[in-house]
Amino acid sequence: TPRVFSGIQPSGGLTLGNYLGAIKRFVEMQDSGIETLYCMVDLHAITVWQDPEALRHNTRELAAGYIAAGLDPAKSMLFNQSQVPEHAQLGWVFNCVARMGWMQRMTQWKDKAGKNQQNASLGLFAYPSLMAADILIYHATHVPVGEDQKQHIELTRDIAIKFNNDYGVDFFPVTEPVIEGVATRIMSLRDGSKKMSKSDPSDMSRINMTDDADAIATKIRKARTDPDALPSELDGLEDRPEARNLVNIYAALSGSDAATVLREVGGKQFSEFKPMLADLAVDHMAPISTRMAELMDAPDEIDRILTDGADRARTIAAPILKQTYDIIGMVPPA
Ligand code: AQP
Repeated sequence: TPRVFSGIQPSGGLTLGNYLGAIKRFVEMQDSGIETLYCMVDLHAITVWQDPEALRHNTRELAAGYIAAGLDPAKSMLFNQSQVPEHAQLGWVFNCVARMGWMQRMTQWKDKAGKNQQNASLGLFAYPSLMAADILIYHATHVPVGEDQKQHIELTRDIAIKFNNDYGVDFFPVTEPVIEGVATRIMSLRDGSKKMSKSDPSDMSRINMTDDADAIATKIRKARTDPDALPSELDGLEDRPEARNLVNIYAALSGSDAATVLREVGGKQFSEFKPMLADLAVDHMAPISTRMAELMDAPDEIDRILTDGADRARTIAAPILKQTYDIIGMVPPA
């Protein structure tokens, strides 16, 4: 049976990239009736330094973002990773299955560790192994993610295959990444070659899910573009990364695709297209940010939702960990 798992790190504010590339698609999968688990991966966040108070705040704000965007705690299990200890327990087992060389090849490790790998945390290196555990502790079959996570999902498959081979079992499923649609890689508003990211030093590079209408409109008005009019066909966007990005954002927000958008806006100058995009973005995002703020006024209610989600997630995770321990030869409690 299909089961969907995905997660986001509570490592800062949420961006339009996280929304379009991840959360909006989480909602679509939830509403298609599949069993869905969506996590705030706080144990992943601490692979780089997090201020404890900020981490708690960001975790609750991420939960508020999930709910405001349409995730329903009655339909999806919403929880933070640290409340389901089986993630970390299976993560350790996978640290003993995965190979150093596999981790060394990960582009996110190379990007995030930078030049000074000796000074990066051991957790940052092992990040994909814990991520494999997040997914496989539920025997999840489908993982909606953005393009940047593709390599980690492939590693998850490698870990599942090696575990099954090593122990001669057919236990962990080989997971499918779900990377589809126009929003798998939303780019920075200041630089069409960089992905929109919560850790970009420039706030003008991204739209935050907490931005109000004025901020959204200003950022789109000031977004970098080229001087030409929009083309009517897709191949006219080649070598125009900023233009392509704005068209993709428009398409994702309107539930359309880039070719359809270009049929509508082809020939327009950015001075005309940007206000259309700003209106669309404000109409779509402002109600979400208003709802997030309301939810953040009742953090106890958020905590209650997360506890309930974790309890339900554990009913799936605990038996899978128990079977894993049995397969690898751990003596169970008498
Ligand atoms: N720009 C993006 N376009 C499409 N999808 C994106 N995702 C992130 N940025 C974009 C997707 O959001 C999910 C959450 O990812 P994460 O929690 O691992 O955070 P991240 O990818 O590290 O996000 P950031 O904003 O880029 O954070 P920093 O700056 O800390 O690295 C994933 O499904 C991801 O693909």
